[in-house]
Amino acid sequence: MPIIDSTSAEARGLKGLHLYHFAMSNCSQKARFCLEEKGLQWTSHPVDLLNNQHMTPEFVAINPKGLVPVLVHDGVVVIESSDIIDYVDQHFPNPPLRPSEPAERKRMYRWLKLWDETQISLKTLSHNTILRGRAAPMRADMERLEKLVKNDELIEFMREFTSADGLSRNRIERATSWIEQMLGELDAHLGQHQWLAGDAFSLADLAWSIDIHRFELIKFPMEKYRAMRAWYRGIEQRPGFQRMVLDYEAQFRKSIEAQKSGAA
Ligand SMILES: N[C@@H](CCC(=O)N[C@@H](CS)C(=O)NCC(=O)O)C(=O)O
Repeated sequence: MPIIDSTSAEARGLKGLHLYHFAMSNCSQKARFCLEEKGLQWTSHPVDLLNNQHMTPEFVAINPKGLVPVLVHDGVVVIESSDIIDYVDQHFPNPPLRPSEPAERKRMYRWLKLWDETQISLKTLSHNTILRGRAAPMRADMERLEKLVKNDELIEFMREFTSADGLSRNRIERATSWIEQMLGELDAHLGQHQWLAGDAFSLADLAWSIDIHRFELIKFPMEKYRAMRAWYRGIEQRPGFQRMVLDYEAQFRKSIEAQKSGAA
């Protein structure tokens, strides 16, 4: 569970629950959805990734990897979205978002691990589609990223993304085939079971529904995964998903439109 020794006195001094997050980031959506499912009060610290607000000395002091989300709970700093939702579920057990039966719990963690392993593929395809516009502002800030952030994977990815040729064909093909494999596994499981682990909605369903939402956004072909789509449609109706994913996205789009018309 990555609880980190943040050097940020500001973060260490925070009381209650605080989330550093970005409206459109799938990892942030996962953390927000979890907090909402628990009915918890939390303080929002928006970090606009499109304007590189995560590349500031203040934010890097909180998370040296330069990534959102970051949860701070009474001064305890937790990074990595799967660890954040696990932390939240352990510290605020009601309603429970994990099965009590050990084999089912193990299955939930397996799905979370697969979710973590899928992040680079999701990021690849997102940057190759809806986030293409990020290349130019990022290119101008590469030196700052390399100086500030302790995250070789992010730096390597951003170097390739901002290069003249963009993300390589090989990287995109690997990402596509990984996601197809994951969707196939999800669909096969959900053809036989109502939920990913145990007999109720759990952290595994919460996490994966967020990625399915992203795959829809980037128009990844998913017609053939019928059981998976039916499961996703059910989760999409949950009030927490509506508020913490869809409403946030709508609000964010509105603010972008407002900025554009203000600049015009
Ligand atoms: N494994 C991390 C990944 C976090 C991550 O990649 N966050 C993205 C947003 S979803 C980010 O902050 N990216 C910064 C960037 O792209 O420069 C987690 O699950 O929290």
